[in-house]
Amino acid sequence: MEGRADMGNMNDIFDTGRQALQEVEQRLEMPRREFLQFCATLAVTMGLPSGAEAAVAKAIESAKRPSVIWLHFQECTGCSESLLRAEHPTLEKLILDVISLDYHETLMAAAGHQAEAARKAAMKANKGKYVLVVEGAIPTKQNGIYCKIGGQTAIDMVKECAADAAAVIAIGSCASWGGMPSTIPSISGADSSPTGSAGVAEILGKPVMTIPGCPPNPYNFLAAVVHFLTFGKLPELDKLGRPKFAYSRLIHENCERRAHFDAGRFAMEFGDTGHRQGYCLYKLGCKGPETYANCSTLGFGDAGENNWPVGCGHPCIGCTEKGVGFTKPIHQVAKMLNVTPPLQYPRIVEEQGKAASFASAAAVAAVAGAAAGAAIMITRNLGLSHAAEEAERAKDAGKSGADKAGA
Ligand code: FSX
Ligand code: SF4
Ligand code: F3S
Repeated sequence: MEGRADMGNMNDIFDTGRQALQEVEQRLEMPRREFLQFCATLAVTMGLPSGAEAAVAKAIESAKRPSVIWLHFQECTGCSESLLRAEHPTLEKLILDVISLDYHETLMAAAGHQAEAARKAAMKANKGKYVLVVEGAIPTKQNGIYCKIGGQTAIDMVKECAADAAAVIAIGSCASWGGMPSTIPSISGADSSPTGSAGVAEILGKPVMTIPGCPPNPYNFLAAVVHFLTFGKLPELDKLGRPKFAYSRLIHENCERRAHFDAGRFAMEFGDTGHRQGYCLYKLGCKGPETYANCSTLGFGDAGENNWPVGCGHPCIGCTEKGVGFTKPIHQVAKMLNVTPPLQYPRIVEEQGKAASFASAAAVAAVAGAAAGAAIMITRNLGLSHAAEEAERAKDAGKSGADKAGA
Protein backbone atom coordinates (compact mmCIF):
# COMPACT_ATOMS: atom_id res chain seq x y z
CA MET A 1 0.00 0.00 0.00
CA GLU A 2 2.74 2.41 0.88
CA GLY A 3 4.17 2.56 -2.60
CA ARG A 4 0.83 3.76 -3.99
CA ALA A 5 0.45 6.68 -1.61
CA ASP A 6 0.76 10.17 -3.02
CA MET A 7 3.42 11.74 -0.83
CA GLY A 8 2.66 15.20 -2.34
CA ASN A 9 2.84 17.71 0.50
CA MET A 10 4.08 15.40 3.22
CA ASN A 11 6.95 17.75 4.05
CA ASP A 12 4.48 20.60 4.67
CA ILE A 13 2.61 18.42 7.12
CA PHE A 14 5.85 17.53 8.86
CA ASP A 15 6.64 21.23 9.30
CA THR A 16 3.24 22.47 10.39
CA GLY A 17 2.03 19.65 12.58
CA ARG A 18 5.18 18.43 14.27
CA GLN A 19 3.77 18.53 17.78
CA ALA A 20 0.55 16.74 16.83
CA LEU A 21 2.53 14.19 14.87
CA GLN A 22 4.76 13.46 17.81
CA GLU A 23 1.70 12.75 19.88
CA VAL A 24 0.12 10.53 17.28
CA GLU A 25 3.43 8.73 16.84
CA GLN A 26 3.39 7.85 20.52
CA ARG A 27 -0.27 6.93 20.62
CA LEU A 28 -0.18 4.69 17.57
CA GLU A 29 3.34 3.43 18.23
CA MET A 30 3.93 4.05 14.59
CA PRO A 31 6.68 6.12 12.91
CA ARG A 32 5.22 9.43 11.73
CA ARG A 33 6.26 8.81 8.14
CA GLU A 34 4.34 5.54 8.15
CA PHE A 35 1.33 7.30 9.68
CA LEU A 36 1.40 9.98 6.99
CA GLN A 37 1.75 7.37 4.27
CA PHE A 38 -1.27 5.61 5.75
CA CYS A 39 -3.26 8.88 5.63
CA ALA A 40 -2.17 9.48 2.03
CA THR A 41 -3.14 5.93 1.08
CA LEU A 42 -6.60 6.39 2.58
CA ALA A 43 -7.01 9.72 0.79
CA VAL A 44 -6.01 8.09 -2.51
CA THR A 45 -8.40 5.18 -1.86
CA MET A 46 -11.21 7.69 -1.33
CA GLY A 47 -10.30 9.43 -4.59
CA LEU A 48 -9.66 12.73 -2.79
CA PRO A 49 -7.56 15.40 -4.49
CA SER A 50 -3.88 15.79 -3.79
CA GLY A 51 -3.36 17.51 -0.44
CA ALA A 52 -6.40 15.94 1.23
CA GLU A 53 -4.11 13.66 3.21
CA ALA A 54 -3.45 16.65 5.50
CA ALA A 55 -7.15 16.80 6.45
CA VAL A 56 -7.20 13.03 6.97
CA ALA A 57 -4.11 13.20 9.20
CA LYS A 58 -5.64 16.03 11.21
CA ALA A 59 -8.89 14.12 11.76
CA ILE A 60 -7.03 11.06 13.02
CA GLU A 61 -4.62 13.14 15.13
CA SER A 62 -7.46 14.85 16.95
CA ALA A 63 -8.57 11.43 18.19
CA LYS A 64 -12.29 12.17 18.19
CA ARG A 65 -13.00 8.47 18.46
CA PRO A 66 -16.55 7.69 17.42
CA SER A 67 -18.19 4.91 19.37
CA VAL A 68 -18.68 1.87 17.14
CA ILE A 69 -21.14 -0.91 17.84
CA TRP A 70 -20.41 -3.94 15.67
CA LEU A 71 -23.06 -6.64 15.34
CA HIS A 72 -22.55 -10.17 14.01
CA PHE A 73 -25.31 -12.22 12.45
CA GLN A 74 -25.30 -14.91 9.72
CA GLU A 75 -21.73 -14.93 8.41
CA CYS A 76 -18.28 -16.44 8.74
CA THR A 77 -16.54 -13.48 10.47
CA GLY A 78 -14.39 -13.09 7.38
CA CYS A 79 -15.11 -9.36 7.33
CA SER A 80 -13.56 -8.88 10.78
CA GLU A 81 -10.79 -11.34 9.89
CA SER A 82 -9.86 -9.36 6.78
CA LEU A 83 -9.75 -6.17 8.84
CA LEU A 84 -7.44 -7.91 11.30
CA ARG A 85 -5.09 -8.56 8.39
CA ALA A 86 -4.80 -4.84 7.56
CA GLU A 87 -1.34 -3.82 8.60
CA HIS A 88 -1.19 -0.02 8.35
CA PRO A 89 -2.18 0.31 11.11
CA THR A 90 -3.40 -2.92 12.59
CA LEU A 91 -7.00 -3.21 13.72
CA GLU A 92 -5.73 -3.26 17.28
CA LYS A 93 -4.34 0.25 16.78
CA LEU A 94 -7.50 1.33 15.03
CA ILE A 95 -9.62 0.03 17.87
CA LEU A 96 -7.58 1.97 20.36
CA ASP A 97 -7.08 5.15 18.40
CA VAL A 98 -9.28 5.76 15.41
CA ILE A 99 -12.54 4.30 16.64
CA SER A 100 -13.84 3.27 20.03
CA LEU A 101 -15.06 -0.26 19.48
CA ASP A 102 -17.53 -0.57 22.30
CA TYR A 103 -19.23 -3.79 21.24
CA HIS A 104 -17.84 -6.52 18.97
CA GLU A 105 -18.87 -10.05 19.90
CA THR A 106 -15.81 -11.83 18.55
CA LEU A 107 -13.20 -9.41 19.86
CA MET A 108 -14.53 -8.19 23.21
CA ALA A 109 -13.45 -9.80 26.46
CA ALA A 110 -16.89 -9.50 28.03
CA ALA A 111 -19.42 -12.29 27.60
CA GLY A 112 -23.09 -12.94 28.30
CA HIS A 113 -24.96 -10.29 30.31
CA GLN A 114 -21.78 -8.22 30.67
CA ALA A 115 -21.50 -7.92 26.90
CA GLU A 116 -25.14 -6.92 26.50
CA ALA A 117 -24.71 -4.35 29.26
CA ALA A 118 -21.68 -2.89 27.45
CA ARG A 119 -23.74 -2.50 24.26
CA LYS A 120 -26.63 -0.81 26.05
CA ALA A 121 -24.28 1.49 27.97
CA ALA A 122 -22.45 2.55 24.77
CA MET A 123 -25.74 3.20 23.01
CA LYS A 124 -27.01 5.33 25.88
CA ALA A 125 -23.78 7.30 26.33
CA ASN A 126 -23.41 8.01 22.61
CA LYS A 127 -27.05 8.35 21.62
CA GLY A 128 -27.33 9.78 18.11
CA LYS A 129 -23.54 9.78 17.66
CA TYR A 130 -22.36 6.18 17.41
CA VAL A 131 -21.66 4.28 14.21
CA LEU A 132 -23.45 0.96 13.84
CA VAL A 133 -21.59 -1.66 11.81
CA VAL A 134 -23.45 -4.81 10.87
CA GLU A 135 -21.64 -7.93 9.66
CA GLY A 136 -23.74 -10.86 8.42
CA ALA A 137 -27.18 -11.40 6.95
CA ILE A 138 -30.39 -11.30 8.92
CA PRO A 139 -32.74 -14.30 8.80
CA THR A 140 -36.39 -13.33 8.34
CA LYS A 141 -38.25 -16.64 8.17
CA GLN A 142 -40.39 -17.59 11.18
CA ASN A 143 -39.96 -14.14 12.70
CA GLY A 144 -36.19 -14.40 12.60
CA ILE A 145 -35.76 -17.26 15.09
CA TYR A 146 -32.71 -18.61 13.21
CA CYS A 147 -30.36 -16.02 14.72
CA LYS A 148 -30.76 -14.88 18.31
CA ILE A 149 -28.30 -13.13 20.63
CA GLY A 150 -29.09 -12.77 24.32
CA GLY A 151 -32.58 -14.05 23.55
CA GLN A 152 -33.19 -11.24 21.02
CA THR A 153 -33.62 -11.91 17.29
CA ALA A 154 -31.19 -10.32 14.83
CA ILE A 155 -34.13 -8.41 13.36
CA ASP A 156 -34.99 -6.78 16.69
CA MET A 157 -31.38 -6.14 17.61
CA VAL A 158 -30.49 -4.37 14.36
CA LYS A 159 -33.62 -2.22 14.59
CA GLU A 160 -32.90 -1.31 18.21
CA CYS A 161 -29.25 -0.42 17.51
CA ALA A 162 -30.00 1.50 14.30
CA ALA A 163 -32.63 3.71 15.92
CA ASP A 164 -30.09 6.03 17.59
CA ALA A 165 -27.08 5.56 15.30
CA ALA A 166 -25.46 8.50 13.48
CA ALA A 167 -24.60 6.18 10.59
CA VAL A 168 -25.22 2.55 9.70
CA ILE A 169 -22.64 0.57 7.75
CA ALA A 170 -23.39 -2.89 6.35
CA ILE A 171 -19.99 -4.56 6.01
CA GLY A 172 -19.65 -7.55 3.68
CA SER A 173 -22.03 -8.94 1.09
CA CYS A 174 -24.09 -10.79 3.72
CA ALA A 175 -25.10 -7.57 5.48
CA SER A 176 -25.29 -5.65 2.20
CA TRP A 177 -27.93 -7.77 0.51
CA GLY A 178 -27.93 -11.26 2.07
CA GLY A 179 -24.76 -12.54 0.35
CA MET A 180 -23.92 -16.22 0.60
CA PRO A 181 -26.57 -17.11 3.24
CA SER A 182 -29.26 -15.76 0.88
CA THR A 183 -28.36 -18.24 -1.88
CA ILE A 184 -31.44 -20.10 -3.07
CA PRO A 185 -30.72 -23.84 -3.05
CA SER A 186 -31.10 -25.59 -6.38
CA ILE A 187 -33.92 -27.85 -5.23
CA SER A 188 -37.33 -27.88 -6.81
CA GLY A 189 -39.78 -25.37 -5.38
CA ALA A 190 -37.14 -23.34 -3.49
CA ASP A 191 -37.70 -19.60 -3.91
CA SER A 192 -35.58 -18.26 -1.05
CA SER A 193 -32.74 -19.34 1.21
CA PRO A 194 -33.69 -21.76 4.02
CA THR A 195 -33.74 -18.97 6.62
CA GLY A 196 -34.89 -16.12 4.34
CA SER A 197 -31.63 -14.17 4.80
CA ALA A 198 -31.80 -10.46 4.02
CA GLY A 199 -29.54 -7.41 4.10
CA VAL A 200 -29.67 -4.56 6.63
CA ALA A 201 -31.40 -2.03 4.33
CA GLU A 202 -34.23 -4.46 3.70
CA ILE A 203 -34.79 -4.95 7.44
CA LEU A 204 -34.57 -1.25 8.31
CA GLY A 205 -36.60 -0.22 5.27
CA LYS A 206 -34.14 2.56 4.43
CA PRO A 207 -30.83 2.83 2.57
CA VAL A 208 -27.60 2.26 4.50
CA MET A 209 -23.98 2.43 3.43
CA THR A 210 -22.83 -0.96 2.15
CA ILE A 211 -19.27 -2.25 1.75
CA PRO A 212 -19.93 -5.51 -0.13
CA GLY A 213 -17.32 -8.19 -0.75
CA CYS A 214 -16.86 -11.62 0.78
CA PRO A 215 -14.80 -10.47 2.50
CA PRO A 216 -14.69 -6.79 1.58
CA ASN A 217 -11.40 -4.99 1.22
CA PRO A 218 -10.61 -3.60 4.69
CA TYR A 219 -9.21 -0.39 3.22
CA ASN A 220 -12.59 0.47 1.73
CA PHE A 221 -14.10 0.18 5.19
CA LEU A 222 -11.28 2.14 6.83
CA ALA A 223 -11.46 4.82 4.14
CA ALA A 224 -15.22 5.19 4.65
CA VAL A 225 -14.83 5.49 8.44
CA VAL A 226 -12.00 7.99 8.08
CA HIS A 227 -14.13 9.97 5.61
CA PHE A 228 -16.78 10.14 8.34
CA LEU A 229 -14.12 11.31 10.82
CA THR A 230 -12.63 13.86 8.43
CA PHE A 231 -15.75 15.38 6.91
CA GLY A 232 -18.44 14.44 9.44
CA LYS A 233 -20.43 12.53 6.84
CA LEU A 234 -20.26 9.31 4.85
CA PRO A 235 -18.74 9.38 1.35
CA GLU A 236 -20.87 9.69 -1.77
CA LEU A 237 -22.79 6.47 -2.41
CA ASP A 238 -24.23 4.76 -5.49
CA LYS A 239 -27.81 3.52 -5.70
CA LEU A 240 -26.88 0.32 -3.86
CA GLY A 241 -25.37 2.30 -0.99
CA ARG A 242 -21.76 1.56 -2.02
CA PRO A 243 -19.09 4.28 -1.72
CA LYS A 244 -18.49 5.51 -5.24
CA PHE A 245 -14.75 5.80 -4.60
CA ALA A 246 -14.54 2.00 -4.43
CA TYR A 247 -17.41 0.63 -6.52
CA SER A 248 -17.84 2.88 -9.55
CA ARG A 249 -15.60 0.95 -11.98
CA LEU A 250 -15.86 -2.57 -13.32
CA ILE A 251 -13.06 -4.88 -12.26
CA HIS A 252 -12.56 -5.69 -15.94
CA GLU A 253 -11.67 -2.04 -16.68
CA ASN A 254 -8.50 -2.14 -14.60
CA CYS A 255 -7.58 -5.81 -14.69
CA GLU A 256 -3.95 -6.72 -15.23
CA ARG A 257 -5.10 -9.50 -17.61
CA ARG A 258 -7.18 -7.13 -19.75
CA ALA A 259 -4.63 -7.03 -22.57
CA HIS A 260 -5.02 -10.80 -22.90
CA PHE A 261 -8.80 -10.43 -23.07
CA ASP A 262 -8.48 -7.82 -25.83
CA ALA A 263 -6.06 -10.03 -27.73
CA GLY A 264 -8.30 -13.10 -27.38
CA ARG A 265 -5.91 -15.09 -25.22
CA PHE A 266 -7.80 -17.14 -22.67
CA ALA A 267 -7.08 -19.83 -20.10
CA MET A 268 -9.40 -22.67 -21.04
CA GLU A 269 -8.76 -24.96 -18.07
CA PHE A 270 -7.12 -24.53 -14.67
CA GLY A 271 -3.46 -25.41 -15.10
CA ASP A 272 -3.36 -25.29 -18.90
CA THR A 273 -0.65 -23.34 -20.70
CA GLY A 274 -2.78 -20.21 -20.95
CA HIS A 275 -3.60 -20.33 -17.24
CA ARG A 276 0.06 -20.73 -16.34
CA GLN A 277 0.96 -17.80 -18.57
CA GLY A 278 -1.51 -15.47 -16.89
CA TYR A 279 -4.07 -15.31 -19.72
CA CYS A 280 -7.54 -13.86 -19.23
CA LEU A 281 -9.91 -15.96 -17.09
CA TYR A 282 -13.11 -14.95 -18.90
CA LYS A 283 -13.76 -18.43 -20.24
CA LEU A 284 -13.29 -19.94 -16.80
CA GLY A 285 -16.22 -17.79 -15.67
CA CYS A 286 -14.52 -14.58 -14.51
CA LYS A 287 -17.25 -12.10 -13.53
CA GLY A 288 -14.93 -9.06 -13.68
CA PRO A 289 -16.85 -7.71 -16.71
CA GLU A 290 -20.07 -7.41 -14.67
CA THR A 291 -18.70 -6.68 -11.18
CA TYR A 292 -18.12 -3.24 -9.73
CA ALA A 293 -15.22 -3.08 -7.23
CA ASN A 294 -11.66 -1.84 -6.88
CA CYS A 295 -10.04 -5.25 -6.17
CA SER A 296 -7.87 -5.02 -9.29
CA THR A 297 -6.33 -1.73 -8.17
CA LEU A 298 -6.26 -2.04 -4.39
CA GLY A 299 -5.22 -5.63 -3.70
CA PHE A 300 -5.71 -7.42 -0.38
CA GLY A 301 -3.79 -8.10 2.78
CA ASP A 302 -0.77 -5.82 2.24
CA ALA A 303 0.98 -8.75 0.62
CA GLY A 304 2.07 -6.83 -2.47
CA GLU A 305 0.79 -6.59 -6.01
CA ASN A 306 -1.44 -9.27 -7.58
CA ASN A 307 -2.89 -10.27 -4.25
CA TRP A 308 -6.50 -10.50 -5.34
CA PRO A 309 -8.56 -13.37 -6.81
CA VAL A 310 -7.69 -12.85 -10.50
CA GLY A 311 -4.09 -12.01 -9.63
CA CYS A 312 -3.86 -15.39 -7.88
CA GLY A 313 -5.27 -17.22 -10.92
CA HIS A 314 -8.91 -17.64 -9.88
CA PRO A 315 -11.75 -16.04 -11.81
CA CYS A 316 -13.61 -13.28 -9.97
CA ILE A 317 -16.89 -14.77 -8.73
CA GLY A 318 -18.51 -11.33 -8.42
CA CYS A 319 -18.65 -11.45 -4.64
CA THR A 320 -19.39 -7.71 -4.37
CA GLU A 321 -22.26 -7.76 -6.85
CA LYS A 322 -25.84 -8.63 -5.94
CA GLY A 323 -27.30 -10.93 -8.59
CA VAL A 324 -23.83 -12.17 -9.61
CA GLY A 325 -21.94 -13.44 -6.55
CA PHE A 326 -23.52 -16.55 -4.98
CA THR A 327 -26.21 -16.41 -7.65
CA LYS A 328 -24.61 -17.15 -11.02
CA PRO A 329 -22.74 -20.43 -11.40
CA ILE A 330 -19.01 -19.86 -10.94
CA HIS A 331 -18.09 -21.10 -14.42
CA GLN A 332 -20.89 -19.38 -16.32
CA VAL A 333 -19.35 -16.74 -18.60
CA ALA A 334 -19.99 -13.14 -17.61
CA LYS A 335 -22.34 -10.71 -19.24
CA MET A 336 -20.35 -7.94 -20.94
CA LEU A 337 -21.68 -4.70 -19.41
CA ASN A 338 -19.18 -2.37 -20.91
CA VAL A 339 -17.45 -3.39 -24.10
CA THR A 340 -14.50 -1.14 -24.66
CA PRO A 341 -12.05 -2.99 -26.89
CA PRO A 342 -9.20 -1.23 -28.60
CA LEU A 343 -9.57 -0.28 -32.28
CA GLN A 344 -6.88 -2.74 -33.18
CA TYR A 345 -5.89 -5.84 -31.26
CA PRO A 346 -2.31 -5.69 -30.02
CA ARG A 347 0.07 -7.16 -32.56
CA ILE A 348 1.70 -9.68 -30.29
CA VAL A 349 2.16 -13.36 -30.87
CA GLU A 350 -1.21 -15.02 -30.64
CA GLU A 351 -0.63 -18.44 -29.25
CA GLN A 352 -4.31 -19.17 -28.95
CA GLY A 353 -7.00 -17.91 -31.29
CA LYS A 354 -6.86 -15.70 -34.30
CA ALA A 355 -7.23 -11.95 -34.09
CA ALA A 356 -9.27 -10.13 -36.69
CA SER A 357 -7.26 -7.78 -38.87
CA PHE A 358 -7.33 -4.05 -38.47
CA ALA A 359 -8.72 -3.75 -41.97
CA SER A 360 -11.72 -5.92 -41.16
CA ALA A 361 -12.24 -4.06 -37.86
CA ALA A 362 -12.20 -0.76 -39.74
CA ALA A 363 -14.62 -2.12 -42.35
CA VAL A 364 -17.08 -3.27 -39.68
CA ALA A 365 -16.72 0.00 -37.79
CA ALA A 366 -17.37 1.97 -40.98
CA VAL A 367 -20.53 0.02 -41.75
CA ALA A 368 -21.99 -0.39 -38.26
CA GLY A 369 -20.65 2.67 -36.41
CA ALA A 370 -17.81 2.63 -33.91
CA ALA A 371 -19.68 1.40 -30.81
CA ALA A 372 -21.62 -1.32 -32.54
CA GLY A 373 -18.49 -2.26 -34.49
CA ALA A 374 -16.54 -2.57 -31.28
CA ALA A 375 -19.13 -4.89 -29.78
CA ILE A 376 -19.20 -6.98 -32.93
CA MET A 377 -15.43 -7.20 -32.99
CA ILE A 378 -15.16 -8.41 -29.44
CA THR A 379 -17.85 -11.02 -30.00
CA ARG A 380 -16.20 -12.04 -33.25
CA ASN A 381 -12.82 -12.32 -31.60
CA LEU A 382 -14.17 -14.41 -28.74
CA GLY A 383 -15.88 -16.66 -31.26
CA LEU A 384 -12.81 -16.98 -33.46
CA SER A 385 -10.45 -17.76 -30.65
CA HIS A 386 -12.92 -20.16 -29.12
CA ALA A 387 -13.29 -21.98 -32.43
CA ALA A 388 -9.50 -22.15 -32.79
CA GLU A 389 -9.12 -23.47 -29.25
CA GLU A 390 -11.80 -26.09 -29.80
CA ALA A 391 -10.00 -27.22 -32.96
CA GLU A 392 -6.73 -27.34 -31.04
CA ARG A 393 -8.32 -29.46 -28.32
CA ALA A 394 -9.92 -31.83 -30.81
CA LYS A 395 -6.48 -32.22 -32.41
CA ASP A 396 -4.89 -32.96 -29.00
CA ALA A 397 -7.67 -35.38 -28.09
CA GLY A 398 -7.20 -37.15 -31.43
CA LYS A 399 -3.46 -37.32 -30.84
CA SER A 400 -3.78 -38.75 -27.33
CA GLY A 401 -6.44 -41.20 -28.56
CA ALA A 402 -4.03 -42.30 -31.27
CA ASP A 403 -1.21 -42.55 -28.68
CA LYS A 404 -3.35 -44.73 -26.48
CA ALA A 405 -4.41 -46.87 -29.40
CA GLY A 406 -0.76 -47.27 -30.40
CA ALA A 407 0.35 -48.13 -26.84
FE1 FSX B 1 -17.86 -13.93 5.81
FE2 FSX B 1 -18.59 -11.34 6.66
FE3 FSX B 1 -18.43 -13.24 3.48
FE4 FSX B 1 -20.36 -12.54 4.83
O1 FSX B 1 -17.87 -11.34 5.28
S1 FSX B 1 -16.35 -13.21 4.31
S2 FSX B 1 -19.65 -14.76 4.68
S3 FSX B 1 -19.56 -11.30 3.25
O2 FSX B 1 -20.42 -11.35 6.37
O3 FSX B 1 -17.87 -12.80 7.43
FE1 SF4 C 1 -9.52 -9.73 -15.99
FE2 SF4 C 1 -11.60 -11.28 -15.74
FE3 SF4 C 1 -11.70 -9.20 -17.40
FE4 SF4 C 1 -10.21 -11.34 -18.00
S1 SF4 C 1 -12.47 -11.27 -17.83
S2 SF4 C 1 -9.60 -9.19 -18.16
S3 SF4 C 1 -9.45 -11.97 -15.97
S4 SF4 C 1 -11.51 -9.12 -15.18
FE1 F3S D 1 -14.75 -10.62 -4.98
FE2 F3S D 1 -14.18 -10.61 -7.52
FE3 F3S D 1 -13.05 -8.89 -5.94
S1 F3S D 1 -14.54 -12.41 -6.28
S2 F3S D 1 -12.86 -10.00 -4.04
S3 F3S D 1 -15.21 -9.01 -6.43
S4 F3S D 1 -12.12 -9.95 -7.64
